Amino acid sequence: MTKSVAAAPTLDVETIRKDFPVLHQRVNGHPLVYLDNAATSQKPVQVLEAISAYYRGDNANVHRGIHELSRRATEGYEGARKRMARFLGVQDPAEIVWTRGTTEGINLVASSWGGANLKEGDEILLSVMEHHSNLVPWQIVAERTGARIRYLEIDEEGRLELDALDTLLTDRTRMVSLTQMSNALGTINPIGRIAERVHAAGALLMVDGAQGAAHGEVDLPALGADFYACSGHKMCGPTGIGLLWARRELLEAMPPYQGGGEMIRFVERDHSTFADIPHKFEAGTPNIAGAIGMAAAADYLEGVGPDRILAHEQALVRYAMERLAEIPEVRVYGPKDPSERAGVLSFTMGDAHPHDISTILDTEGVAVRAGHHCAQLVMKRYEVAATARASFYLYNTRDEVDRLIDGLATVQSIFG
Ligand code: C6P
Repeated sequence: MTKSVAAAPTLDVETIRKDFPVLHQRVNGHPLVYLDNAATSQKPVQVLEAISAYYRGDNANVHRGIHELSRRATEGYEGARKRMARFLGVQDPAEIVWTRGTTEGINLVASSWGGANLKEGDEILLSVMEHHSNLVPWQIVAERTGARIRYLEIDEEGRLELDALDTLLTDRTRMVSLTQMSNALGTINPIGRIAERVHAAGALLMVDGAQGAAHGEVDLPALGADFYACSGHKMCGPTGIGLLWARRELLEAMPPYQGGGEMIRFVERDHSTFADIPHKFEAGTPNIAGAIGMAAAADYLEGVGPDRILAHEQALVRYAMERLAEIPEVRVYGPKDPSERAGVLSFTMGDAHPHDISTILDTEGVAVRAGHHCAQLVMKRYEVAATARASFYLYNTRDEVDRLIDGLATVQSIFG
């Protein structure tokens, strides 16, 4: 994921929009403007058809049967793993573990790697920018092991205060876990630079790619992370599927996260031996259709061009920031420079509660999220209980930004 890709050619958004059936509806009497993409993205027909084709033609359990349908389901599921490896620049598909999403990926690492490697006195470094999914799993394992959590702070513009790494990274630091892109502020973090510092200190780096994987090209070997988790539903794929990537030697050294069918080699009365990676971490019947849908989403995004998508979002954010500046009561959070962020715009508006802003916008067919965005430490940092958040994706347009601004004029007229 590059920071600024403003030179990339523009998207043919009108053609792209035809691929997303859900966008073509009226909500509360107005054409829908969907600006809640950081929560979950919409799905193109190509993804819907891949899932439907699997259930209509091939549905069976994977790795278990010798029959034709099971063979086809296994081929689809393992083919999807290879597809996601390619999407992320990973050579060895066995390094891709299917999960339910980013949350499960981080829990897996915190529980399995953390449980086996952390001890009293060790330190885990997080930031106050993190989603709860990248905080709570570490708090749980810290409690279990006696490790201590430390925090990188963020500045007024929602950027990590990286100078503090000089003192925060010590020989006690074992794991640093940071988001690639903030869901609450839009900030894109300089993961490559951070990775060098983390590794020089002898620690490992986990990257929360929930937003990052959806909004720009991700080349995992170049990124410099040791662990990377992302979710299908943020990147035009289905809900309930995601993946964890880590280098083979790290995964092989980690104990299983859950026990059950498919993750074993032999089961005895009082102990079991485990399958090779990635299956060691995939207990139970997996989300086969989800994996196939996520791979179809990767095909779709690659067809459009991940960096062109990011450039499109940055252009929309630039325009939205200009238009929001016309409303004096609006305060926008996160970097002022659109090239330092992707398509997320969090804002407050005078005394209007963000939930009221969202409710009023909804009456005009504009969907935004309001609340703490599962990032309560961010809200505390800026001393607000909540923000309204408009988040853009490849199918959003400047006209939709105008509809957002028109809706905010209604908010303004109601709140005075
Ligand atoms: N953020 C949002 O509205 P899951 O739910 O496992 O797919 O992803 C969790 C997650 C982790 N990290 C970041 C940076 C995220 O943005 C999210 C999901 C959604 O912002 C839902 S709370």
